[in-house]
Amino acid sequence: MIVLSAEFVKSASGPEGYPPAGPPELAFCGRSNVGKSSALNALAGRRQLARVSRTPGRTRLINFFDLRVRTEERSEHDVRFADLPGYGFASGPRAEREQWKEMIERYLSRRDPLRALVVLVDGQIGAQPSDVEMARWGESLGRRVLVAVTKLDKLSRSRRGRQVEKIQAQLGLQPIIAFSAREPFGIEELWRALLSALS
Ligand SMILES: Nc1nc2c(ncn2[C@@H]2O[C@H](COP(=O)(O)OP(=O)(O)O)[C@@H](O)[C@H]2O)c(=O)[nH]1
Ligand SMILES: [Mg+2]
Repeated sequence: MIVLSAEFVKSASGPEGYPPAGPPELAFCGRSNVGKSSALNALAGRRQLARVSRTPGRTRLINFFDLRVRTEERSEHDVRFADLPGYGFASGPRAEREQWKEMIERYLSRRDPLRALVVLVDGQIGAQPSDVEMARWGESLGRRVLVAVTKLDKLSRSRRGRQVEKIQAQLGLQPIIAFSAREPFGIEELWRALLSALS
């Protein structure tokens, strides 16, 4: 996959702030620190795409990025990534959790160009109850859910396959992409799964 362009569009907390409907969208979510920014940067082939949004406050907003890619078959595709704020601050203030939930639910349930939700799971620690909950919630809101297992470079090669199988069994979802932003591997596979979710 060749990434022809990748740029930050804007941040928003609700529909009035979303960019006008444009390219088909893919939403990315996962627990804080799962490696979401790293995964987005690896997909974009840019070191700091996701860092553009790291100005204070924006990690609690939905960040939109527009990308244009060319496949090996030379077809070109426009896609918009929606980087959702991380979960896993379940111990945080109740009001904050409620706000987060409302923001995500509004986006997932009503955003017309949205084609799929990508749930990132930390390959080193495995699927947490919050990951299972997130995936189920996405499905219950009528969304297609893909899973990307990150940080697999932290496991020995012999453990990687077993860990991915275990996570697959926990989440009961297909496809599940084995991934590392560090080594790196799985980026082409993830791109292919993403593009096939667009159609
Ligand atoms: N070993 C390894 N570390 C990773 C990988 N992806 C992210 N990290 C590290 O995990 C930490 C959190 O990554 P970040 O992308 O900021 O996570 P986010 O909070 O989900 O956006 C950072 O220290 C990254 O360097 C990976 O694939 N392999
Ligand atoms: Mg991040």
